[in-house]
Amino acid sequence: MIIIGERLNSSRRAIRVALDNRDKDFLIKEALNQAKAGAHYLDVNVSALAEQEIELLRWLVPLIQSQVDLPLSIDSPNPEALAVGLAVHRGRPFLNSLTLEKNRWTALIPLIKEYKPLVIALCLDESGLPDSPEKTLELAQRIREGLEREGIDVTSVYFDPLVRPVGINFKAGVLFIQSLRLIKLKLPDIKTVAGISNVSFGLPRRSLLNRMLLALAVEAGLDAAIFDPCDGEMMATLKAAQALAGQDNYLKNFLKFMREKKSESQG
Ligand code: THG
Repeated sequence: MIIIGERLNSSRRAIRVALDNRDKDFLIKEALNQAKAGAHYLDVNVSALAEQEIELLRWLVPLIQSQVDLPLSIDSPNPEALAVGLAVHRGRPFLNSLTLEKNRWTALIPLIKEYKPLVIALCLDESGLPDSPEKTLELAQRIREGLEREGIDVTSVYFDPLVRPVGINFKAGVLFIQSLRLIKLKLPDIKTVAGISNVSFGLPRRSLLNRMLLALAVEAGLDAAIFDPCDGEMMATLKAAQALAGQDNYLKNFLKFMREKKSESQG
């Protein structure tokens, strides 16, 4: 499972303040803490500061990479911002995200061909968010066909069925899990990713809801997840879920994680 740390996101007030103040120490600390906690990629989203987004990405991407040896996930709805993020990134980032929306598709395909990033593709088109697993699958199939037409290697693309807040639609959790299962069943060679914390927006006990969804998604075969790795219960849940889902030979990773936790708390 690829872990993409979510904390460098301008939807978080502390990050907005740090970006406004160009607070290097705070932002580097957020990056280092996520790396230490076990993130493989760091999602970087400054899109809440729309007018400054491009300038901020040009500053932030090299700043983080100068201090933390991890590739980033450049997260923006704006193709121009994604172009700048890719241009200043070293190594192979995630481009987050491609969709079937005409303008976005047309602008991003040449960038994907030029930089060959890993790609997150949202199951989304002009008509908006899919409201059934079948519709989500159909969108995934259309994305795959489009990528194949363009000669883009589908194995570097992670399909995102889109996690929505369960506080807004009480079926959102099961819609996501069933969509994930259907994609894995019908398109077994395709990789998947999801933003787990979306599920709990506006609700109490967010971490509890996030980790229960993560456990369900692990069993359903999710390949990569965007969440807060500094939430220790999230990481413990990930290891436990992988152990119970038969994804951890001889429970090697589970036991190693728990041993390391113990020595941390003793040391
Ligand atoms: N799929 C893909 N990318 C994504 C998402 C996705 N990127 C963004 C998001 N979803 C995943 N990242 C976050 C980051 C923060 C929060 C949720 C998801 C979050 N923020 C608090 C809030 O907005 O209420 C911040 C509160 C605060 O600290 O001020 O919950 O699904 N491909």
